[in-house]
Amino acid sequence: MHNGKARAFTNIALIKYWGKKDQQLILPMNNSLSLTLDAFYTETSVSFSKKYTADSFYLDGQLQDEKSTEKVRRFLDLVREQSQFFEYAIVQSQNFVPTAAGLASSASGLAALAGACNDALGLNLSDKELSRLARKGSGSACRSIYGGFVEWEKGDSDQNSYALPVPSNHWEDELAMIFILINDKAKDISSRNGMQRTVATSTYYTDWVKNVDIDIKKAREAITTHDFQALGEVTESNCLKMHATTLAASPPFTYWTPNSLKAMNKVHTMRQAGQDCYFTMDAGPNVKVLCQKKDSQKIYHELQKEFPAEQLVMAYAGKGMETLET
Ligand code: 2P0
Repeated sequence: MHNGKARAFTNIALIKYWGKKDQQLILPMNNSLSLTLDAFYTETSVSFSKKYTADSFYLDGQLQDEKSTEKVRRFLDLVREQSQFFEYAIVQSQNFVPTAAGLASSASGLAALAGACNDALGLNLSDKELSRLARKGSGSACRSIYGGFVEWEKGDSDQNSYALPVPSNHWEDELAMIFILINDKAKDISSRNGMQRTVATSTYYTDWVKNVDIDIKKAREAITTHDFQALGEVTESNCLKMHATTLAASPPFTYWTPNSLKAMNKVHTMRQAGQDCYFTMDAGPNVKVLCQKKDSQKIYHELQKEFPAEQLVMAYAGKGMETLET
């Protein structure tokens, strides 16, 4: 029996990963840049044993069906191939997210699984190698190997597509992100399918790819100079550009719902009233509000005028993936 356990926190992209040039290896079309957060995380343990005749996956104590196990099984196949260690495994994951969140986080999930496999099989992978491995489970997971600001260098092969921390002199500790959990039933298009359709059909997609390098540069510069307004502006604008590509896809789609718009409008209203806050959204209806820690309580209370406390989660910068005692 070979056992390992790890914890990884989720990350939210300020500059988004949207589109793959290689589906199998998960090589992205563009660099992305994220902030790892402390509010949502996954703890995963894995046991490989000769006794097992198949892989099984338990999420929050529940044995998962074929479909939900597929991503995990494919990842275990990669690990077996890489390590030349051919035993089946039991994977047990616990997601620490508020129940209303609807934030099934493949970023924290696959990063924790990569860490647990590294631990169980004594692979001694470096952070860069772990990031490459996690990437092949789920693209955004490669960024959750590190805490704070992280950039995923797109690369053009399995070897050179991985994430690295962005030096910030601990500026992330002065920031906060408030999650507005929107419970509207959105059209259910996974990010994987959504980005595939966008790359294949969206007339705006080439512009997205052209622009994203400029946004990455702006974000890096804002992080270096600790310029919150510049970071907020590029975060919000990059999010809007990503979501615009989905509207120009065929058939068109959007992750926005009426309450997402209400949240985005609230952020604009607060900004007009002098509050320093900016939004971002991913492949779902939730809205995340980027602000500075010093303003976070005030902004949280302002948001509470529109959204009940159960729908609001305050997050601060989180740590990178860590191995835990089994
Ligand atoms: C991101 N998203 O940068 C972007 C923005 C969603 C919108 O990474 O297919 O679950 O497993 O590589 O990582 C979500 O995509 O997709 C995502 P796969 P993943 O955070």
